[in-house]
Amino acid sequence: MTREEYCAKIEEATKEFSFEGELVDYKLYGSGHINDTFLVRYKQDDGNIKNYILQRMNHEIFTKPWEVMENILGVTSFLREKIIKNSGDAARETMNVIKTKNGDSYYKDSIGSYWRAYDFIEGAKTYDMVETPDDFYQSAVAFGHFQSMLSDYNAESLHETIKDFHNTPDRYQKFIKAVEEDVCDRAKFVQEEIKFIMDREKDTHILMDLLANKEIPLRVTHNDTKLNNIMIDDETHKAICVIDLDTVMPGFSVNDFGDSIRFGANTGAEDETDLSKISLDLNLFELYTKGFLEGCNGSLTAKELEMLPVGAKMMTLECGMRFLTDYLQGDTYFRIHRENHNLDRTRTQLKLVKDMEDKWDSMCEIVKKYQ
Ligand code: ADP
Ligand code: GN1
Ligand code: MG
Repeated sequence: MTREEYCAKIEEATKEFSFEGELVDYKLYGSGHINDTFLVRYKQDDGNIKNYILQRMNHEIFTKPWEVMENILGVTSFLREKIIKNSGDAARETMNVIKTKNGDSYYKDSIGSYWRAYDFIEGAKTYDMVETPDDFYQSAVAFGHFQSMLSDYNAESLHETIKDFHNTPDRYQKFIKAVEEDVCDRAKFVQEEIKFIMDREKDTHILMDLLANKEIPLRVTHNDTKLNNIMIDDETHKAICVIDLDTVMPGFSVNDFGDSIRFGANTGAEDETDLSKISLDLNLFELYTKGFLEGCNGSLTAKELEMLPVGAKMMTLECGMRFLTDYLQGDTYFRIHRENHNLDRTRTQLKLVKDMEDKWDSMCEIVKKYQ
């Protein structure tokens, strides 16, 4: 699709939603790897500007976008009720889906793309790197709180929007298949990375085995708890709203903890090319542990607490496997912005896994302090 054709599709979509005012402009927004996100601006009668988020959902990844929207509507209306009961600000503390003029939660355009819209959360932003430790601590409280608020949500009613999303042994099998098929003839460049992952095959089973033995429970979890999926208030610096709810599904609490550590407690960016900048910041690890457990409010079992470091390592290893699988398959899943982007991302994750292994005893000690 040319740029002009794409713009025509964005404009077609804007006409379908119940946005207030007159369209001023739109621009690509945010740094997510999956959906195409636009900030759209509307002029109101009084001359003020109202912002909305418009997203073209990635329906190659989310093959049933209507199920994703059903989950999101269910979860956000459940949260809204609780926020109101707690005298919170429902307009800022949960996502608000803007319906189409026909009352639907998404719009399917003339070429089969799926669009959805949200109120723009004003006076807050997402961060791609931790700027102040307190922001990270606040995000931890909010992600923990998000999980505890959903502890009485009917998990049966949730669709599995991506099958086996955090089934790490299954991810491993898919990785091995990608290595064997080697459709882009790239495996020869990444022998060291392949070996690093294969050496840790046994680790990939730990959490699924505990589930099978009923030693840890499935809970309603977010499953994509990176720092840029939480809005932090510009003034109070409180983490006000958990966003990107596409993968809210039954999962492991320790993976929600772990994915935040993977992204936020890394001393470098997820796609840093200078690996000497990549390591686990133990101070941030400790702050996040403290905040997450406060947010969870005593709901985690002793086994889950013990497994928090495993969650951190597993999410990092799994993400490394996923980036490498995508590199081997020709970069079809994660959006890339440069050559070898997924390989750069793989290398940061594997370096971080190694650093976690070196700091394992300290991680376990820290977790013990907060049990
Ligand atoms: P992806 O699945 O591609 O990561 P997200 O839903 O996380 O997409 O959106 C991408 C970015 O857009 C977020 O990181 C955030 O900065 C911004 N964003 C998304 N929804 C909102 C919203 N309701 N208000 C303000 N910003 C938002
Ligand atoms: C994707 O959508 P986004 O950018 O917040 C991915 C996560 C990965 C993450 C790595 C649906 O998250 O699982 O951990 O990239 N989301 C999906 O940065 O696959
Ligand atoms: Mg996101």
